[in-house]
Amino acid sequence: MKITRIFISFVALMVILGPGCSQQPSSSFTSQPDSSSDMKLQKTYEDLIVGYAQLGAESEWRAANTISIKETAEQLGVELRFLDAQQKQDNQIVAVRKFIVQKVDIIGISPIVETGWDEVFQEAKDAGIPIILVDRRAAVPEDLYVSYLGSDFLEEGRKAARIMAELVNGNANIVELVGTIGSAPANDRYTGFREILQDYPEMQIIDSESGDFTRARGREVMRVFLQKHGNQITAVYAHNDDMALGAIEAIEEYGLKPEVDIKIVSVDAARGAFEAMIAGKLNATVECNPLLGPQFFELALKVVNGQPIPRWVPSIEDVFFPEDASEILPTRKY
Ligand code: GYE
Repeated sequence: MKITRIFISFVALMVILGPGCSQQPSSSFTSQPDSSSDMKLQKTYEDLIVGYAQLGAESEWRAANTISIKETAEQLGVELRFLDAQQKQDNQIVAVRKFIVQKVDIIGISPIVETGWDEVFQEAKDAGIPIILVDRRAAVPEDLYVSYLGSDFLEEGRKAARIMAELVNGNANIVELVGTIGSAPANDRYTGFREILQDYPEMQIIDSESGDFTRARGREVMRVFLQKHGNQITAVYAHNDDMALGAIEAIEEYGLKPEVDIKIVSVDAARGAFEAMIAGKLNATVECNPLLGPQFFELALKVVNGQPIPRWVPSIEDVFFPEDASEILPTRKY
C-alpha cells in the first residue's frame, strides 16, 4: 500500500493560490511604503530585529523547528532574539512583553495552547509590533495577528484515521495518545481523526489520554493503557512520533509486538519514526513540517515592508509507510 501525495489538500492549495486570500497587514501594524519614497525605506533582512517566543523543546519536531528558525536567521543576517518558554504559557507571555519593551520589528510565536493570548497580543498591537503565529494557531480575534504559518492539523488527524482504517480493515480497539492539552495540534488531530471514524462503526477509541507530546509521557500513558485494557488494544493513534516511540517501548515491555499485534500510526514524520518503521515497529507516520524558518522570515520582511501576505500559509505534507522508509530516511532533514 503506497499512499503518496494523494492527500495533499486541495483546500490548502487554494489558500496558497487563491487571490482572495491575500491581505494587507493592518496599517496600525505597518507603515505603508510611500510611493514617492525611494527604495532605501524598504527594510532588508539585515535591518530586521525579530523576537521569537518558542514554546519549548518537547520533541524531535520542536528541535528541528528551533534549528530551522535559528539557522535561517543566521544565513539571512537577521537579528534574532530567541526565547524558549520551557513549556509554560506564562513564560511565553513574559517573552512577548520583553520583545515589546525592546521594540523589535516583529514577533514570531508558537502559542503553546490556543487560548489566553488576547491581552498580550493586544499590547503588542498597541505598540505597533505585528505578530506572526508560527506552527500553532491561537484563538484570538483576527486583527491581533497578521498571519498564521503552519500545518492543517485537522487534515493530519483525518489522514491518520484513513490510514488506520486501512491497516485494521475498519475494525479496531484504539487507544489515543493526545498531545499537549489545549494546544492547536492536539485539539485538531483529535477532532480530525474522529471525523473520519464516524464512517467506521467497528473502530472504537477505547481510551484517550495526554502524553504531552513527549516520549517519556507516551511510554507512561501506554503502560497504563496496557494495564487497564491488556491485549484488547489493537491500535494506537499517537498525536506525534515521540509519544509513539514511547508507546512502542511500553508495548514491547508488555510482551506484545508493535506494528504486528498493535498497529501504530503517528504524526510528524521525524527521523525517529523512519527508524522505527525500518525496524518494523511503526505502521505509518503523517508528515508535519517543522522547517518553517525560510517561510517565516520571508513573511516577516514582507509584513515590515507593508507588503500583502496571506492570512494562512499552510505546509504541504505527505504520509510515509515502512516499505519506503529506508529509501526516504537519508533524504529527511529532521
Ligand atoms: O507535532 C509535536 C510538537 O506543534 C506541530 O508540537 C507541532 C507539534 C508536533 O511537540 O511533535
